Amino acid sequence: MEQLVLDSRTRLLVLTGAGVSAESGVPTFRGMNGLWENHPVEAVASPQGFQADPALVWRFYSQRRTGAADVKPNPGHDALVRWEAHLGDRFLLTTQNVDGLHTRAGSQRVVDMHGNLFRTKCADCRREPFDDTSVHPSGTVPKCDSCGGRLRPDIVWFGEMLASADLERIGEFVSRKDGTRLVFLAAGTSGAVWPAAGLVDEVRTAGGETWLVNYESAANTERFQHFVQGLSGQVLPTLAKLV
Ligand code: BJW
Ligand code: ZN
Repeated sequence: MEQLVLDSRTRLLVLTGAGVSAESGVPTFRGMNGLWENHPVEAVASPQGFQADPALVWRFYSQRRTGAADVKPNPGHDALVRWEAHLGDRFLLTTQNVDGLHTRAGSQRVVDMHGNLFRTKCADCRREPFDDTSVHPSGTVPKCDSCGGRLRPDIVWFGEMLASADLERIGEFVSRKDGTRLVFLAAGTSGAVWPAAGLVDEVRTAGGETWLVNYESAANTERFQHFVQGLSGQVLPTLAKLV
C-alpha cells in the first residue's frame, strides 16, 4: 500500500464522512438508500421538512441520539488521534459526521461542519445552541425556554449555510503560508454533498496533495491524486508513516 508521509514539514487537513463511523455501527446515508422509515432523508433533514412535520424530524433525531450514544470510536478514529498528536497545529479534522465520535476518541482540532447531534438550538430566536441529549420519540416537539418557539437539532440541513466561522477555519488552514506542504485526506465519504465535496478542488488549487480512502469509488474520486480503496478502520491505522 502507498504510504502517506507525515513529517515536520507537512500540514494535514482530514475530511471524514459517514463511512468512518460505519465500523462503529452508525448507519451511513447511502447505506440507508437515502431513506429513513420510507421518508427521503431530505424530508427529515431540511428546513422545509421541519416546517412540514417537526415531530417526525424529532423522532428521526431522537433515534439517532439513542443510537449514537451506544457506539464507540473505532481504529479509524484512533489513527486520526495519533496523527494529530504527531502534527499538533499542523493538523485539522473537518467532519461531516454529527455523532461526536472524533471528539470522544480524543481528537481536539475538530470542525463539526454539519453540526452536532447532541446540541439543540431554537428555530425561532437567536439564543446560543446548547448541549442536549434529550429524546422526543413520541411526537412531541420541545419548546424554547427563552421565546416559547420550537427547538430543533443543531444540524446543518440541506439548503442551509454552513457556519461561516467553520468555513473560515478550513480556508485559513488551506491557505496558510508557513512553508509547510499541504496534504488533504478524505475518508468514508461519497463526495456527493457540497461544499465538502469541493474541498479536494480547493486544496489542489492551493497546490496540495490529495488522498481518498473509501470503501467504494466516490462521486469525486477522479479529482484525487491517490485513492486507497478499503475500510477506514483497516486502512487508516497503517496508511501514515509518522516521521
Ligand atoms: C466507507 C465505509 C468504511 C462506508 N470505510 N468507507 C453544488 C452542487 C449541487 C448541489 C449543491 C451545491 N452546493 C450546495 C448544494 C446543495 C446541497 C448538496 O450538496 N446537495 C447534493 C445532494 C447535490 N448542499 C447543501 O445544501 C449544503 N448547504 C449549502 O451549501 O448552503 C449553501 C447553498 C444552499 C443551496 C444551494 C446552493 C448553496 C448543506 C449540506 C448539509 C448536509 N447535511 C446532511 C444531513 C444532515 C446531517 C444529519 O442529519 O446527520 O449531512 S446530508 C448527509 O450527507 C449528511 C452527511 O454529513 C452528508 C455527507 O454524507 P457522507 O458522509 O458522504 O455519507 P454517505 O453515506 O453519502 O457516504 C458514505 C461513504 O462511505 C460511501 O461512499 C461508502 O462507500 C463509504 N463507506 N463504509 C470507508 N467502513
Ligand atoms: Zn427561542
